[in-house]
Amino acid sequence: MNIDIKNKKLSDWIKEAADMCRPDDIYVCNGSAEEYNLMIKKLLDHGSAIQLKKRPNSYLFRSDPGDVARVEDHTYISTSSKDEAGPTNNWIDPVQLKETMKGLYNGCMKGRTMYVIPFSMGPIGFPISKIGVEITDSPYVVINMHIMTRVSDRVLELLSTDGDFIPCLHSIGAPLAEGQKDVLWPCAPIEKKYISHFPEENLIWSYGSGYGGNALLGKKCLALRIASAMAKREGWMAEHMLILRLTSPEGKRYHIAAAFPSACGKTNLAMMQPSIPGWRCECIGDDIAWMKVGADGRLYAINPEAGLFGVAPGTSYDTNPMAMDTLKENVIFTNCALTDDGDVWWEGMDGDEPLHAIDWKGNDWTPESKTVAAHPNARFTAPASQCPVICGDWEKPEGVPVDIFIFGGRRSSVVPLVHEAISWDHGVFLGATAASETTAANIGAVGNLRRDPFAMKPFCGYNMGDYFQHWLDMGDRVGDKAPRIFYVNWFRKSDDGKFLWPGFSDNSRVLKWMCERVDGKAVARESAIGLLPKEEDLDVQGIGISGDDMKELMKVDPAEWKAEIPDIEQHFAAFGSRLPERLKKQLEEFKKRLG
Ligand code: TSX
Ligand code: MN
Repeated sequence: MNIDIKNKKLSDWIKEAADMCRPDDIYVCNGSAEEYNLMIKKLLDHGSAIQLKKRPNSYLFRSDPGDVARVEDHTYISTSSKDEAGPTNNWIDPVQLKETMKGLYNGCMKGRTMYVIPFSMGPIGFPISKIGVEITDSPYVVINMHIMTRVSDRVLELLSTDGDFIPCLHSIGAPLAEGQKDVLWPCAPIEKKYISHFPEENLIWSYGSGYGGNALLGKKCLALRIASAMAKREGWMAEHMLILRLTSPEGKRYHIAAAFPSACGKTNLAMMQPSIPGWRCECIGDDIAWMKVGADGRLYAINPEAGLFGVAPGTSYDTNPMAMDTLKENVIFTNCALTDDGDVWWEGMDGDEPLHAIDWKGNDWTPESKTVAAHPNARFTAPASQCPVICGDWEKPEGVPVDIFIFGGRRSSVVPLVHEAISWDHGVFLGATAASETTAANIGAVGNLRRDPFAMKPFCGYNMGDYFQHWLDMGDRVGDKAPRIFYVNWFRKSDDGKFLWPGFSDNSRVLKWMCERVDGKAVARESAIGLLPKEEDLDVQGIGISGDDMKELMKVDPAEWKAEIPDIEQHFAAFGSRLPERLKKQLEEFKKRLG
């Protein structure tokens, strides 16, 4: 081991993990550029990193074909009773789960180095920030954590002798026998993968995967699952939300936090550049928001992450120019295609397809190939600070005051472009019933309706019924200083299957209406589902959308909504006695309004 650890809990835990996992060596990380370069050198020598000629300090990795995404079926919320985990989570008794995992961890780091990564979610030392320490046997995880979190020896100083942290134990689950040659992406087979959370003791154990949310434990595991359980106990919020600042031509600032299920373009909205003259948009975060009530009684949000871990396919100068400009240097690419001139490529990138590339599996690829060149879940890892429109205040200790919450989903019919909640409770009802149609990016049939409350279904670290109640309680606390709540659908289609709304930069027109609602400048129309913009209030100047299409886009057909009620009832029934009375009341009132 390269340094002495002063913190008692940390030194005990390192010893315990080392005795169990039996690595050849232990290295405590300090977050320096030298350390990053050392890891890169190791990964280049190992053959798993490919240096990109076209992008300075950027590298491509190819994962094992069976280790390409989060594994929700192997993700556990391990609380003492199953009821605490609730109907949306997998549960195993903690004693039993630990026995199983100890068996897997036993000797799992043989032939490898154990890295100890001290990190902070949120800038180091901020009141809302949380310290974690990840133990891992993957140098790929180390470099990704360097970008996604604040890794630093200052974290160890802050921990001092008796400070607390969240232990995050990770192993790829691929020990090396004496003289055994390593593979390029070592990991365990699917039946041995476990992504386990013990929210009652703020502990994370992950085994068998090296990919993204399974392995970079600061993100989904700590900042959402464990943090959501802490937030419930401590009276704050940990949400799966982007954060952006919209500035009007008059210079007035509005802060928006928005939750969408996957495949709705959350990262694109986070960096969107308005098409309406004079309006500006800056990104504060693209995935996670931690929110606390400030001294003035308003909700303040911070982005606990330091980097972007985005889906590459579909990202282009057309869909997200600010992301493309973020990716010019210092980027880790995973499962993208490699072009002959030493650059990355993916489906949906601007310009012509390459005539030849090496696909994400390492095979030759040409446009004639029947397969994709980049895996649909191929990723980039990039410092958020490199985003050209990162907000100057994105690392402010107190965060930014939230004016607007947005929920949304992908619906080809029924749901209009935008509607506003009648009240906080109604807004919580909209979040709790949020749904999205599956796309090719999901497993199973395309076009099925899936409920994903608050876009938190895979990320809530406790019973989702109690989570709904927490939203209601937070509303009571902030009272009339609560953000206004809206629901959007950028994806409604005409009868002939065309998208009715141009989306992307033009979504700024919808956000502008929300700001005018906040300012009391726009009077809304009432409908059964909530408040709608008056036709003349939605600024669609210059986008050439016909009056008929606009009507179709904003249409609310009570019969279509009535047809949704059985599915909502079934969705709510799963929460049993944990479903808040106030949400039952919202459903009854909704039914009444539908007539
Ligand atoms: O991200 C998207 N957003 C939000 C942008 C700020 N996407 C991509 C979703 C996949 C991740 C969208 N796709 C959006 C959107 O608002 N809207 C659509 C649907 C759409 C696609 C293409 C066009 C219009 C709408 N236009 C043409 O094809 C010319
Ligand atoms: Mn996410």
